[in-house]
Amino acid sequence: MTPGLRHVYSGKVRELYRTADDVLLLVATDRISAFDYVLETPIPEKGKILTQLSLWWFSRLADIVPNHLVEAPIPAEFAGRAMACRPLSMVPVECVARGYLTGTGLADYRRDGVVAGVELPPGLSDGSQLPGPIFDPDTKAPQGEHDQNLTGAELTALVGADVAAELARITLAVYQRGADLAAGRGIIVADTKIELGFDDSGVLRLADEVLTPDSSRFWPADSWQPGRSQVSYDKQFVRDWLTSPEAGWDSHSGAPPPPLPDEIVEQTRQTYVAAYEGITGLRWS
Ligand code: Q0Z
Repeated sequence: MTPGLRHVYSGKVRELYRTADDVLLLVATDRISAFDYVLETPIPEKGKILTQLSLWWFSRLADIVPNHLVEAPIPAEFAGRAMACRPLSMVPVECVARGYLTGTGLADYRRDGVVAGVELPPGLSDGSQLPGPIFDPDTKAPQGEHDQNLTGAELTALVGADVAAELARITLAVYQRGADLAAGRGIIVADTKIELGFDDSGVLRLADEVLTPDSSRFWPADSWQPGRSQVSYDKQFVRDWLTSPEAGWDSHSGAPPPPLPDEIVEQTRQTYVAAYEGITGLRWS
């Protein structure tokens, strides 16, 4: 046990601690969520893989935006799965950039022909590349609720016009860098969500996790095919199994999901390893 370590917050799959030196430890667990449930079955090393991927990205984004990382010892119990962070005053907005149409962006397009105020051409389908990346901010909803789209006017009312413009600029630059680096390795970054906060000096810094499969959609470029749901470097095996007859579970029943079979756990772990290895070009093991 590390003296002075206090637990401050539990997320679905992460934990936040504060050290005696007022450093935040952002700890990624091996928990996985699907259909708004945290599953009882962990995915071995998921937290370490996502933490190491975030660290890899932070160093490749540092010329675009400073980040929240600080040099501080990590308690042995969290080795590899924790980031030591500067406490920031978080901007109360989820900053999303979309380069491809899917998820809630696709739902907005089908309803209005518009995503985040940008009118789009007709005929786009699930997985289509957008004419250009779009900044599509959401409110940060309390846990258990869903984030809500913000209009430009709502964002400006929340943070002011200058900060709103900075959020858009940084989010699109982070997306573009991520998309360009991943493209060279045959991976599409369909969209990404980042969080930013102000340090004591009023500097905006990139916080939280960045360009991981939990914050972004990664698609293998060689199987990209607009007009259907895409093969994805994430929980697809989990979702597919949970909705299969073998699971014997109804996502609308109100009952918690059943434990995952070993084979689904291993396939899912391999997907996270493939995302890490594909993006970084490094071996995981
Ligand atoms: C991150 C989160 C959770 C872990 C707050 N540098 C920072 N300064 C202030 N706050 C945060 C950060 Cl990263 C911060 N989160 C997200 C939720 C476990 C991280 F449940 N929340």
